[in-house]
Amino acid sequence: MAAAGGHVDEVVRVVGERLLPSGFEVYPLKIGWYNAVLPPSFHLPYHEDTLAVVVLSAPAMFEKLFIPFLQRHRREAARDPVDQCVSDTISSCVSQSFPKQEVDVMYDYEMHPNRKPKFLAQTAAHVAGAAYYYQQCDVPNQPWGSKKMFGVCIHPRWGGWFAIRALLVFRGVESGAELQQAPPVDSVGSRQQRVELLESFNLHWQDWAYRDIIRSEDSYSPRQREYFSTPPGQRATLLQRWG
Ligand code: B12
Repeated sequence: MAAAGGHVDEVVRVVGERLLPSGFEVYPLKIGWYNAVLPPSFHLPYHEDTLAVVVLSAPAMFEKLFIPFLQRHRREAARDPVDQCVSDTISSCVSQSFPKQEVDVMYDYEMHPNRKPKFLAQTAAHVAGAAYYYQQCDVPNQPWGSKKMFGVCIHPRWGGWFAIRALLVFRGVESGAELQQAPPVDSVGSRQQRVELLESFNLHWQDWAYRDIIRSEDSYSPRQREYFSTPPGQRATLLQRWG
């Protein structure tokens, strides 16, 4: 079904209305933008004009959504409570706001049986204009020889203090010229800063210095830092302590 521009805008508006108050951000994209930068093995099998929305969590998600979620689900043991909280929120947004629309939801942590991620979160964030994906190839005359350096997205407002959570694909909703691709903000402009960013993300990501590569408007609260710096196996004990 080719949708009128109004329908595309309406979908994006409704997703935003549901998710923004919980500390998420949403960015529309066309599947064709994503597939255009990837080899066929990573393509998503939809028409190139199909509407998708990439969902990020800003620093405020933890206090706005996750802490209240923990209070509601105090005695239930969730596999990963943050993932559970995000997937509950997104799936109820989809089922309540789009009951008649087929929406395929892919989460950042979901893998195919061959261990390939269901979607490449950083590529989706970049092509949607949400956060610039700095890769090894973005550093001229790169100094690492044949060593593989993983890339990292930097958001113009949150620096590295955010996560890419999900991709929602609105099957059959096709967008025409009304959805125009906007490049992401390039806030780590110099070669030296990009070298520092990739080294920080690859060689000592545990100290989180990569997240502060630019000055951010907000970052994780002390409680959120404590949570994410606790190994996953010990987080349940921490949550009990928070009561
Ligand atoms: Co991790 N991880 N990870 N991770 N990880 C993710 C990358 C993600 C996005 C998760 C999230 O936000 N929810 C974040 C990064 C956020 C950000 O960028 N700001 C993340 C994080 C934060 C971490 C950690 C810091 C731990 C943590 O706090 N969670 C550490 C960092 C350690 C490190 O990298 N040194 C961490 C560790 C790992 C391990 C376990 C090591 C693995 C392997 C890392 C890796 O491959 N990057 C890991 C994985 C597997 C992932 C995961 C699930 C998939 C990444 C992947 O396999 N990519 C993602 C979530 C997701 O995407 N679903 C999180 C496949 C490779 C082949 O993709 O390198 O981008 P690629 O290559 C493609 C692009 O180059 C593209 O084509 C290539 C494919 O052919 N391409 C493009 C080609 N040309 C062009 C041109 C343009 C313009 C574009 C846009 C793309």
